[in-house]
Amino acid sequence: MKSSVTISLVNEARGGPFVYWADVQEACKEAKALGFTGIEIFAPGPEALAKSEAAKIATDHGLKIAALGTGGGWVLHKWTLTSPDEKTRSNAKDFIARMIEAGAPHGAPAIIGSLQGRHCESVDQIQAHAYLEEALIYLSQKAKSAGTILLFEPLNRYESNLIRTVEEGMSLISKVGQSSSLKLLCDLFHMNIEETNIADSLRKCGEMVGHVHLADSNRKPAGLGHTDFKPIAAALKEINYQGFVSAEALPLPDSSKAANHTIDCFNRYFKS
Ligand code: LER
Ligand code: MN
Repeated sequence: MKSSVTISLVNEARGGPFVYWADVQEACKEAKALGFTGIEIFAPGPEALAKSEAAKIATDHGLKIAALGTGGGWVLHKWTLTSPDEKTRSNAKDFIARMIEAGAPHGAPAIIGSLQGRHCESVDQIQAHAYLEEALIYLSQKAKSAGTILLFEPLNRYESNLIRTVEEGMSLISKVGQSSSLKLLCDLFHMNIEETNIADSLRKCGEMVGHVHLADSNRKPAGLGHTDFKPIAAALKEINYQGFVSAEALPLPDSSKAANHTIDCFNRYFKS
């Protein structure tokens, strides 16, 4: 498994679970010194990757871009794939398509997390699932033709009422029918809320696990809560998961210390 740490370029997401903020140069310098392999970028839009020179800075530091978060489309524009408004849905789809294309040359898959949206009075659960499946068929094909994959992230009940468990995520992937280009992002914080047993769920997910978000039970950096990472890491090893374990955690007590806690936990349990 490979280690990664998040950096947010979206100032409006302050207070959110990202370890580093804004300064890509400083984040990469520190991440490299601590022994991380990659950085995951939460960007305001596809053009931000070039504008921030994040890919170049990461490469200069010998770091990979582990993934590209698309939640900025929600934070900044309130776009979702399941909105009652057709234009809003198509903006979300187009935003993700452009993020897929921006990340692909750097080997960075796009993540669909909060852009999945939620069902509501005017879009019932069946309709919301239909919107989501239709968008994922289009977007996973887009990822495939760009030579990359697409990551879909189940979210806990306080952030979505659509796809909350790994099992629901797996069922969505089989309905979409693109299991080679559509994988699940298993976020240990969301799983701590929704799964009965995190390790068992990861084992069931098997080769559908495409990315892992690492945070403790309280979304603090790994080691500052009560999640038992030992059986979780053992399950990931058992399914031969070789992708990124990426720290998406609150920058507490500060970014540097959060990155330090994370790498300690990664080295202790997850390192291959
Ligand atoms: C949101 O809670 C989250 O986990 C992100 O990765 C989704 O954009
Ligand atoms: Mn996450």
